[in-house]
Amino acid sequence: MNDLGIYRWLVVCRELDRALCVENPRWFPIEGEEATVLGSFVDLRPDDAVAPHYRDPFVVYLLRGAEMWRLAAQVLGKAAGYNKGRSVPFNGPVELGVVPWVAGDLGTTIGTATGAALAFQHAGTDQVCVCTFGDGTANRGDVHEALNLAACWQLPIVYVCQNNGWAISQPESTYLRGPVAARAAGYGIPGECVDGNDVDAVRASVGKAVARARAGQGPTLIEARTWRWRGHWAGDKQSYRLGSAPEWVDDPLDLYGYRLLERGSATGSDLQCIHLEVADEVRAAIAQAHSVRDAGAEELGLDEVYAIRPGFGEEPSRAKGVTAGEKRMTQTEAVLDALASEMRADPRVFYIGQDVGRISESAMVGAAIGAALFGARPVVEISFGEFLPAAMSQLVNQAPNLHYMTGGVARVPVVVRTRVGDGPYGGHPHDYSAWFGHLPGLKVVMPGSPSDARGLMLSAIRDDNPVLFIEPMALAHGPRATVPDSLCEVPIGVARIARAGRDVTLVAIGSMVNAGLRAADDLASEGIEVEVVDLRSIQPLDTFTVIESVRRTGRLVTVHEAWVTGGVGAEIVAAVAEASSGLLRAPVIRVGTAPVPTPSGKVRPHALPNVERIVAAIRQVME
Ligand SMILES: Cc1ncc(C[n+]2csc(CCOP(=O)(O)OP(=O)(O)O)c2C)c(N)n1
Repeated sequence: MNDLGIYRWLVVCRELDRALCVENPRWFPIEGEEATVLGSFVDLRPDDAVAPHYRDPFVVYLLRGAEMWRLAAQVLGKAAGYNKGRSVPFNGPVELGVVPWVAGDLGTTIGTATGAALAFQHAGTDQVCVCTFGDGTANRGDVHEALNLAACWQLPIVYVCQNNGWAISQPESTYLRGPVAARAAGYGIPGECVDGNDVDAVRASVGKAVARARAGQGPTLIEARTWRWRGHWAGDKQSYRLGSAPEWVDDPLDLYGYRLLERGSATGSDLQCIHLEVADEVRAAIAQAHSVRDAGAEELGLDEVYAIRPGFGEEPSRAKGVTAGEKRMTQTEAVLDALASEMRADPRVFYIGQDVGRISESAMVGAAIGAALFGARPVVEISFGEFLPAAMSQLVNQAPNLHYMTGGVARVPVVVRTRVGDGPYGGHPHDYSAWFGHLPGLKVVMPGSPSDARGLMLSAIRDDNPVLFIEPMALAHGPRATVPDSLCEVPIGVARIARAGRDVTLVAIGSMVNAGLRAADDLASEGIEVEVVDLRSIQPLDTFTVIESVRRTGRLVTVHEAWVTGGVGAEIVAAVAEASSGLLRAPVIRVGTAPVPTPSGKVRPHALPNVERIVAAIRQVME
């Protein structure tokens, strides 16, 4: 791009930002930081990925071809925004290769951006990702994890810390004891500090780093020193600020404008013309944004929470077919069979995780989500459910939100595989599965048999939504059971009647399906016929099958390894109660782990549900 072109973009950045500050006092102004944001992204190729910091990143989206009026519409809460009015207004259009902002948690998108680079590396292209973040954000653990992962895997990504000297009301001296760029040495990657007010300096530094990344030489960490001229948000009174900007701070537009005059590549009137033209362009964009309707009920988008696989239900499934025979597998063997077959069949599928990677749950889940956004279909393993909280921002703020918050555009075909509950690994007993049923946009699967585990894993990998695949530890290395010879999908969200019975409905999930079947065997000898419903998934929850069963039996017991309060059983009971007041002939009983942090060792069996407790509960509802 020529000098005047660069100057024009700097002016666009400033003028649009000033106008948006007038429109919305909650807008986060970029004034003073234009050279850093422009210099980091302006030289990228259209097929590269961009993950800009949240502070007015619109110039980056405009560089990619976004329409100014639609971006302005986002700030005004209009339906025409790329986000359909659903997300934070600084969100960017994912269809233009932008890592979107679907929640406000800073640092999390750095993991996702790292995933874009992982997708490029996996596909063997020379695309790169550039990611900018603030100096306050630099202190999130997620940033450290992402940088370390990118360094170890030599991912094609450039991290630029946009150091504006502030994090809300805090000056940098209160949260940084040294340059952010110096951290690069600890990751074994190049690090560099540049004048973030000088667009040429930023372009040169980022350009060098991008060339390294394209050549397969891995990531770079750059710190661009700049200054936040205005408040944290447009309406910020800044009572915390003392004194003026430090000596070294230049106005990026003045600096560059004078340079162009010196170089003779522009005259004063050229620059003035650009200001006038851009001011007109911004005015028109804001006026157009004002002229369209506000986002409202029509944008609620109940049908855009989950992505529908193109052609789903029409084409015969790749591996569907009549099963010729049967074989026997443990649950783990069954899951790995599905995974291996999908990896062989589809080059976009790959597997990362603790046993095949490192202890960086947030970075790995974030990278898998980002890779999924950019065309891969990753499966990531978190070995035990107890470690899911370490990746919580990714699992809660990113994965479930991306499709919906991008107006139904983003697709996130990622599977997070983990194991929970009682089993051979005494130290990892907690079952947090119910937490994740609380998140529209995430699918949560928990198989109760090797055969289902294999079929559900196939469905999970082929799903265009994020799927949390929770394997009950008790079954993971449990006895082998029969699975069909040929691979076939088990649809997610359809419960299974594991045993028919007319007296009582027992709704079970995971390891409790086998326990429930044993309880049903025991009770059959007493003449009690138990219908065992294996839920198979927590989200979507097949309440239809449960309600129909309770309609027949009139009695309900639920059982899962997780705690009862706020659990899946509670949701089942609520669904039955909502269906009709007349379905039940007896009070329901919910069986689960005792309300204590699940203990280890010899105390544990006293906390957990088991066959005897299920039998006792069923006898009670039969009285
Ligand atoms: C994980 C998280 N914690 C806290 C916040 C609240 N917050 C919003 S902006 C901000 C300051 C961020 O500072 P910095 O990263 O330096 O970016 P700047 O605002 O200076 O551009 C904070 C703490 C947040 N959005 N996300």
